[in-house]
Amino acid sequence: MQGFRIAAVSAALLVGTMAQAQGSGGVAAPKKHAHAAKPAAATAAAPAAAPASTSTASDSSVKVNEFLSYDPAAKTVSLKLFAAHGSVNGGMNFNGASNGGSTITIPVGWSVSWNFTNEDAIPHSAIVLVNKMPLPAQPQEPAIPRAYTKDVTAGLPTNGTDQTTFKASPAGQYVIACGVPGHAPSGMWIHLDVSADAKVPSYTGK
Ligand SMILES: [Cu+2]
Repeated sequence: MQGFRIAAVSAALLVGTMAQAQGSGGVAAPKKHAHAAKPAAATAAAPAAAPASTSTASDSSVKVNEFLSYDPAAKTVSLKLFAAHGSVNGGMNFNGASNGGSTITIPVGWSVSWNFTNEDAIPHSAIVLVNKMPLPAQPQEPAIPRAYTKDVTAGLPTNGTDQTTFKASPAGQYVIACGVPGHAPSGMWIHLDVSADAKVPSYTGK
């Protein structure tokens, strides 16, 4: 019974669409008239729908907090990473957290784009390392390709910025640490979990 009703409604809609198609395209060219007579009425609606769905894709960005947002359809994550965001741990923090005080979780395979800014008077950088204590005093290689800022060892100057994009893979427990010698062991690191179970990114802790 309900199926009937739905069929009747969509039939009515289709008739309406076809009538519109004929009304707009029919007068100008007889060729289009021939198209409209065929089931092309349905495909005619597609191009009109495409721009709408594109704009909803960008609108579908989900904001987790002031630092993290993501697009579930594109499986992309945008992370703002501030070194020395406030005075926690003498400035040796990321987004105000030190010593693993916050955890960023990313579903495995998603693409992470981070924007790094150093808000401190002294140089800092960022690099993804395996979560294995003690952290190296002078990290060299990122645990995930491209998951580090430029000038990892020297650090970026005050107000220095850097952007990088990397694929969160393989699943595992990592840290985002400062690469300037001595900073990671001094607590300048937070957790980064690349999860096979998480459906969406999250940000816990400070
Ligand atoms: Cu540092």
